Amino acid sequence: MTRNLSSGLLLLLIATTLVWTQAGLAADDNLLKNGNFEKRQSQSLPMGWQAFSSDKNHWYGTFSREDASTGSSSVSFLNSDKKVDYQGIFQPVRVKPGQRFEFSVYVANDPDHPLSGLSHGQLSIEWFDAQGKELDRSWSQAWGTHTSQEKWVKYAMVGTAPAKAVQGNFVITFFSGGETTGGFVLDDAAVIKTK
Ligand SMILES: [Ca+2]
Repeated sequence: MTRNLSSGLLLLLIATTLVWTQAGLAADDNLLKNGNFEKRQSQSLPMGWQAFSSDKNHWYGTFSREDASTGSSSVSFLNSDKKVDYQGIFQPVRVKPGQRFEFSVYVANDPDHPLSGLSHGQLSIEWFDAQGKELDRSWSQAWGTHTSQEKWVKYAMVGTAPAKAVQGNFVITFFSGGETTGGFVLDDAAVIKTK
């Protein structure tokens, strides 16, 4: 699957920010480690990322050979037969109040096991103070059953670190809510400082 963005899909949904341009990121600009998911920490977890879920933080995702750019690996978010309400991965980034960040990923519906029912994925940023208390949380537009199986689509959001924030957790969550099996593949996650 190649990255071939189309502006004909997924329009008109309420978005924090939805950007249709291809990412022209220099590697140094991306504050996330291993955003292209080419390096593995275990059989299923990409290096540099932490996993969580409603099932004792067990991670049911795995890797896919579908790739959004030039690598050979992406992350496959799967809803197994188990009743997992949500699961995901995240990375913490050091921030200062007032700094603005764009958080983006490329997503495609899993052609073999497409999303079903109300299952959906979403980006979020959780802001924490120096004591580890969550100050605020903001969300991107969701992707779901309408998401293309043919093309990679970029989802992006912009967030501004609130007063007292020292850390932002950049989170990708799959809400499956006990729905039937299905999932999506995701690649090229990036967090960049923006104006
Ligand atoms: Ca990749």
